[in-house]
Amino acid sequence: SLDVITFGEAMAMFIADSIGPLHETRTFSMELAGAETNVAIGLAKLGFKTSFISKVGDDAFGKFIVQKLQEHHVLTDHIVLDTDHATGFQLKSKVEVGDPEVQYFRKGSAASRLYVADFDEDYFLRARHLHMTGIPLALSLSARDFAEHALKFMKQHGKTISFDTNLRPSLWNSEKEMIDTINFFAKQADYVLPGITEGKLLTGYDTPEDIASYYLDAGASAVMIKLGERGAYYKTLQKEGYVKGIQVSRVIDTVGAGDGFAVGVISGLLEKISLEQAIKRGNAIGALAVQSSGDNTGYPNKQKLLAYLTKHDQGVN
Ligand code: KDG
Repeated sequence: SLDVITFGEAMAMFIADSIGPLHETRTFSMELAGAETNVAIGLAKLGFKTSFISKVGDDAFGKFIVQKLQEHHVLTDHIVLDTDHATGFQLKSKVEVGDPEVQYFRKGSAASRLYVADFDEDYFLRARHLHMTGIPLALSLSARDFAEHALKFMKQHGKTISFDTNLRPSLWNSEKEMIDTINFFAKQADYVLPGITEGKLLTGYDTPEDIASYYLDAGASAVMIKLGERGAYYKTLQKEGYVKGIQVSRVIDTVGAGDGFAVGVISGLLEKISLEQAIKRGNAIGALAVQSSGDNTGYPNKQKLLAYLTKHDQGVN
């Protein structure tokens, strides 16, 4: 059996070695990127049996992705080799403050060629939980169909589903299509995890309370809104509250923090600790993530996570 299934696009990511705009950068280091891949790696690092489903091209990036995932003990048996299309990649700049500049080279990539026909029911049935993000919905209509099929199938079979809205405006044709599509999916998930800016744009509401209610009213069990360094706000039908973030002395790269938050939350939910404790884990992994330049290179194993939580007096759970 499997703990968590996730699907989407993994990419080779070239991180600038020095600070400055991308076009002036001459040397880069290759790492692995992809929101769902990050979550898969984070969960595998914590000891969960996790599978990442996708397609890669018959090229160096595809080999690199599979190799990296295997290194982290993420299952890759449902990553299909697509010999007709290339694996996508991206460039990421290095910044002193704020979010880095990101440029994609992924249009028509192998991963965007995911079809409902690729959906393996028996395999999905083996998993306890499905984690999804808004990114595959933007890659192609066929990937969006695959996502809708996965969501409906897992829901029908009583599996839990987490959904990170992960807005990537540059991948969408229009803002309206992005908002409508993402909300259509988010409203059907059990756990919705938007960032505060995303939540405002998606719902038209301004406060975490109102944003959360928008998804709770649609049927979600819990909404957890990421507030950056301030931590997170959560709301269920029973309770709500803020969970303070862990302050870090130096932020190196913010990308991957949201995925780290999802890792902590999902791991906690699967272990049936309280929602608040699960969010503390999420905040802790987010804080560890921003202190490292790779998306997922700062994610901890279980021992490191527990030690970090204890050190920051966040309880031992
Ligand atoms: O959440 C991190 C992702 O943004 C990054 O790894 C790349 O998946 C990615 C994307 O599509 O932006």
